[in-house]
Amino acid sequence: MTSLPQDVDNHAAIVSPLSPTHDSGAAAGHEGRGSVSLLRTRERRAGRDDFPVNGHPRRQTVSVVIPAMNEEHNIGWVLERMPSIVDEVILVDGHSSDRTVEVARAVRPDLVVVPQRYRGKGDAVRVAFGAASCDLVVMIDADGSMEPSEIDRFVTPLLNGYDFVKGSRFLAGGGSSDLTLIRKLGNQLLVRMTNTMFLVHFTDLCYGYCSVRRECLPALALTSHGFEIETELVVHALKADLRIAEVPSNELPRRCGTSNLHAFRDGKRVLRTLLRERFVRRPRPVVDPIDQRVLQLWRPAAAQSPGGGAPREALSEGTL
Ligand SMILES: Nc1nc2c(ncn2[C@@H]2O[C@H](COP(=O)(O)OP(=O)(O)OP(=O)(O)O)[C@@H](O)[C@H]2O)c(=O)[nH]1
Ligand SMILES: [Mg+2]
Repeated sequence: MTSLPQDVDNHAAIVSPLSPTHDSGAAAGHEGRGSVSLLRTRERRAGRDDFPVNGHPRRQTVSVVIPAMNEEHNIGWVLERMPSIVDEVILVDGHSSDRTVEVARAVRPDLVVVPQRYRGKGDAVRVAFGAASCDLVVMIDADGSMEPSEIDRFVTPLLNGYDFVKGSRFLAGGGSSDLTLIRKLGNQLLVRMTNTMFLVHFTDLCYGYCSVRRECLPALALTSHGFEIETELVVHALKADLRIAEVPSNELPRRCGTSNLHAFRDGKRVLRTLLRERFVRRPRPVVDPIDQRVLQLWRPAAAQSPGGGAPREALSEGTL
């Protein structure tokens, strides 16, 4: 295993309030031996953000993005628990018919609310990544099944040289009180397929708690509309040769309301995504069917801007 670049270690020591975890045990990448499973060891290229300001590395800012659809009873719990290292919170509203947005704004007045273009978690995630403005971007669900205090775990590896961090319920220290037997078996099968097809050692796949350096987002070239976005994120991170870490995470049951995921329907979409990514060379074109309520929101914005596109403020302030 390669050691981590010197500049990255310095950076973490100064910037991170958290203790760096890159001892040899963590870097060994074996289940149960360390808190971080090291899946890729390529050195990260030094980006512009790494250059010191006044002799110190610039503090890395953190955006948290939350796809939310009808989560009025859960979103408050999530937002109240945001750790202080978070600079920006972006909620992508999936045309909620309840008071998700109102509740969220009441709890967090500086919240950026972005309307979704179409439907599905994948579409929401792509919109969210486009709206995030900080150096590091963490994705978390709105239903209370992911503990916001774990955000530290997703930020620390990014401060220590990784580009993409995925949560795992099956690493030592992780777990789930939400997985049904069917979902657990389906996830296991899909993890094994992924590991065989892409020659990696992931311990989890269909889990949406993750983080990424914002500068790496274009390389991920996401196109998915539904829950298969989580698989696409991981596979595209592999294909883009990003440095990937897995960290343990504890999944809780959603606090209230009903799931949007259907094990068989969404499992098939994940399977199709895996097969396409492995065997079809041609990049998949992005075709977004735009929701008509979003079109109505865009028209005045398009008329005002010479470029014809919707300015970011229009997207951020509009609620559907
Ligand atoms: N914006 C947006 N968010 C969505 C959409 N579908 C799901 N979400 C959000 O994505 C997150 C994950 O969806 P869930 O329905 O909880 O799916 P899951 O976690 O796999 O299923 P459970 O274990 O039952 O909670 C939640 O925060 C949802 O509110 C959508 O179409 N648009
Ligand atoms: Mg959930």
